[in-house]
Amino acid sequence: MPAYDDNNVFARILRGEIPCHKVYEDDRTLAFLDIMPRTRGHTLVIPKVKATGLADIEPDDLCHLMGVVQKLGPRITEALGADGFMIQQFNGAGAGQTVFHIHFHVIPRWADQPMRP
Ligand code: DGP
Repeated sequence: MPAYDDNNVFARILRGEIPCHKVYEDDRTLAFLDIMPRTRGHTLVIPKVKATGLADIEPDDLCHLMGVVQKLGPRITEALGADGFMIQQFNGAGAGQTVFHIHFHVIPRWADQPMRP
């Protein structure tokens, strides 16, 4: 895993240097729409602490982050009339991670609609 880079795109979103469509915010977490959505309402949930992935986030920060994911998944699903939601989280470039600030994808799913690649 690379060292945390203060100029990664999500760090810049947290500093307000890059705009985002905010879905939820608290003192430890920000959730916003993904710029390349795989389905309508595809949301990214990130902590405000600096961590690249599961290996370097503190357990308490992860616990809070997951609590937000647990709350937002059903709410987004209900708000959009989706049939369910999928969670994705990548660790390392080899696994498909492209932004090295830990994030959870909350991806609403409709039974009759395929997901964009
Ligand atoms: P990954 O690291 O592969 O888990 O995915 C990173 C996600 O971040 C990808 O789905 C696209 C999204 N993304 C990248 N740049 C931006 C941005 O500037 N704004 C927003 N809202 N999303 C971004």
